[in-house]
Amino acid sequence: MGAVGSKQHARVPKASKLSDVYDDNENSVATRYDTLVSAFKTQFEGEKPKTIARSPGRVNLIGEHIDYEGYSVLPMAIGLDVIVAVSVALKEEGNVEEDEAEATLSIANVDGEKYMPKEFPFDHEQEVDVKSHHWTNYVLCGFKGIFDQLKKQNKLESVLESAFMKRVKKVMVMVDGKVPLGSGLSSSSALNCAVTVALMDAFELSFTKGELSELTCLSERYSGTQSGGMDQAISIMGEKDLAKRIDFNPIGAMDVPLPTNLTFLIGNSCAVSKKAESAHKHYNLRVVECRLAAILMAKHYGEDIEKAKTRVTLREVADLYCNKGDLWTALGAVRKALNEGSYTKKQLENDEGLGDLRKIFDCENNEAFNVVLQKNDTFKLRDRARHVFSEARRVHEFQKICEGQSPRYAVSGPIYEHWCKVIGLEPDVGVASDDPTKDFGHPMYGMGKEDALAKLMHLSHESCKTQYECSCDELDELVDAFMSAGALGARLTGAGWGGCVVAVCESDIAEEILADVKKSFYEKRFQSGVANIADETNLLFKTAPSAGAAILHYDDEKGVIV
Ligand code: NG1
Repeated sequence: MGAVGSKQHARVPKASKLSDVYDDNENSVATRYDTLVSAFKTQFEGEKPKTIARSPGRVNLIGEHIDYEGYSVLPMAIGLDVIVAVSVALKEEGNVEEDEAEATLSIANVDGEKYMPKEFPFDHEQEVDVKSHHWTNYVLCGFKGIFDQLKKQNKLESVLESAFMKRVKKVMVMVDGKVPLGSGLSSSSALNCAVTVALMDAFELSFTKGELSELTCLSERYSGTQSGGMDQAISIMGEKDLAKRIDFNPIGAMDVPLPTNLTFLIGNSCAVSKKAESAHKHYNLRVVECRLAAILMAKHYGEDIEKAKTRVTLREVADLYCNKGDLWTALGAVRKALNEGSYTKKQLENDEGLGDLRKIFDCENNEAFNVVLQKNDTFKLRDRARHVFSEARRVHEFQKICEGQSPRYAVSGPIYEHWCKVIGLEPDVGVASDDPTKDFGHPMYGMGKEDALAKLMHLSHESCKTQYECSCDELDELVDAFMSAGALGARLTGAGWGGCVVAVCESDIAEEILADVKKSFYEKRFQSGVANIADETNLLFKTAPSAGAAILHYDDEKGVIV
């Protein structure tokens, strides 16, 4: 079972009106759906959509690069989403010519000039061409994921043999996306999730939200990144007015109410992070580094080398050896188990006794890891592990503070209490100046709730920048711009190396901050052409927790969603 408030057993809701899903002006939303449907009809020669689904992007408030290490993260769904219309044309019974024709999966985009249409065979076993980086790859991921899930449930054969599936002639998919690409707001997962939900409904299948979250996490790996699972889970399970703590193994989403006097702002750094193209030196390299760190930590705790080599996540090792997963104990252990600086491949293979790294990462079958090992010779382990454990701790503290615990209680833990005893302090009246745990990014004694949340966000950015090295100049400049404008805290959000910053501020000064950041960060970019002023409202905006995935039905007569 997941945490209290988890919605993983529920099904994706069927929205009965647009306001169930959107806060925006209903007319403009309705117009967008009308445009989707008319593009569908034009592209597919008058066919009407059978199903329409939507799934949103997300902003991660805290918990960066720890989902793939098994630790909980704290995102919220945003209003920007991907909408997808789908229809399935069936072969006419008894029509021999149609019976023999190969079924197809035909994909198009409302913005057909920028996102060219593409046709694939209706074959769930086809490979995704990761070298081409075509936008339709994510649609193919969603398509394949559905069949993987059926296989997992031992239903694949019966579904493939069903009268419906056997008669499929053409699956038609029309997409419209509003989540800016490469911005760290997870446009790829919004697309994958929207497609998966729409196809599921069009194929007359039904998966729970938990199943959908898991299957889309796995299917997105066909695109070439070793995706962690946060983006898909929040896109599917997000809810209006609530941030969520997303847990893994098993997947779950716990409601986290955000303080109502605070507003979250998003700014795009205008540095595009091309996730799939740069995965070997950024995202996938970090996954490899964390796994190597986990292996060396397991070895440090005396595990036989062959056993240690089977360890996959840092959490696995911390749960086993660090006071049942106590994160401060784990942070202490990192210093002993892992060298500062980088390890070379040779050091890892020979001196540390890991042998051929390619075998550990199953490079024969895993091209993503194969490329990482081909293109990199040095691996930083201590800094990466420190980031992961300290960030996991910050997520926990952020949640506790949102739930009303005083910051000083939220940060207490066995190690802290131990140190308090050693230096003769009462844990709950700790003194900041000589706190021996300050190296871990604490303490926050005496702080108000708002300042403490902001401080956690600030510490998270520092850790991403210095230990995980996933920031960039533009992100740092934007964080500074928000802080100088009066935000309480700001940090990169998503994978980093470009993309967006999320900032938090007192609600009554949100507009002032936006105006100030526009002046200090964006105006020069509008002038130099790095950013387009026409995109202003998508580059810098206020955001609030929005609804997750939904299915909508288009009434062709009325021309609206009902
Ligand atoms: P982005 O690239 O921002 O969508 C990626 C991963 C997440 C998570 C974050 C870092 C995918 C689809 N998403 O998010 O799972 O690991 O980086 O916290 O790979």
